[in-house]
Amino acid sequence: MTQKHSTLGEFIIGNQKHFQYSSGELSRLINSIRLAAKVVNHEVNKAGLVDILGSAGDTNIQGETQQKLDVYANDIFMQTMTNRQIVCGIASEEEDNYVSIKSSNGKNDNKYVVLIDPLDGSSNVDVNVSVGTIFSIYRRVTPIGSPAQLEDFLQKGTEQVAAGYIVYGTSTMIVFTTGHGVNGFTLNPAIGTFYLSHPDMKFPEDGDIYSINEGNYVHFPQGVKDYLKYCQAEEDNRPYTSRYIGSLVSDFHRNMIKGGIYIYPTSTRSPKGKLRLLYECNPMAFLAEQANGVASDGYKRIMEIDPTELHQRVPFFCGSKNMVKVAEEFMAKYPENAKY
Ligand code: P6P
Repeated sequence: MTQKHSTLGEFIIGNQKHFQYSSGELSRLINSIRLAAKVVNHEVNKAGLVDILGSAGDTNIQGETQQKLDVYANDIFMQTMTNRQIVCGIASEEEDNYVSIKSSNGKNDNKYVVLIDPLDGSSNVDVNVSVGTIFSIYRRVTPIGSPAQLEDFLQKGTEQVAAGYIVYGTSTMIVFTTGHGVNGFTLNPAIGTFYLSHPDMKFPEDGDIYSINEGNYVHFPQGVKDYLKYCQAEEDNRPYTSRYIGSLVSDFHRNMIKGGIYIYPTSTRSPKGKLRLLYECNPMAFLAEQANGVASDGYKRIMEIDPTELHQRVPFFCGSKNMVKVAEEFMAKYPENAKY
């Protein structure tokens, strides 16, 4: 009988056999993300005290300059993964370019690279709405021992070895996959331990929640406008419910539990969409597919897109299999590059 792993640490040890080709580095990498998540969680939860503790740019009572939380989160994740010398390179939403990292022996002999959105939806912190960290892990493709190169980061989503998110919500959770399903761990803040609370998470094949910023309706492609009218029609089990938090991780997390679709399409305002392929869409797509969901750009599988730039944007349709299928049927009525 498979032993139920109750803590994240025990789960990682118990699943070491799944981390193929890994000499424990991937386990150590996920452990470093666990530590950084606890440090960032502590700071995010204090954000409500910003008037007392000082906001970004101020100096706090210790005379330290208060950082914007997304800059703070970026520093914590970068430092944690650098100090533990586990990766040969990191790319971040907060950094213009990727950073190549040497090991203590002065070489670049680690075999993984990480791409991260340190605090997605950070503007929500000011209004006490949940935010998240998103991470994506690849094996490097350039020779071990040489500095990381851009091509180590510009890999298709299908090449990811692990991906996940931390959601700093009413409770703090780590949800991740190494290609063997999706598992969610909830932090017990009293003792600083993540416990397996959501084993083997799956998207319901159908759902009745759609998540999109309808304020942009007039700027959407016709296929998206037609799909929204379908969602709102009085037919069958519709109208659906509209739920949009403005935080990808939170909308994705709710939709994975209850069933639903998240859409951030192109628009006349964002001709390529808003979300970033490498450190938002690919990791969420890996999780979605591992949880029996789907993720596309409205026409093709997100994880098949060949990346060309570190910060490139793509349209994003993600969630319950049958909901995304219907949305894609509406999109298929119009050419991919149709003018609105
Ligand atoms: P809008 C946050 O900035 C983010 O990247 C996602 O987390 C969120 O779903 C989306 O953008 C919100 O964008 O344009 O609707 O405010």
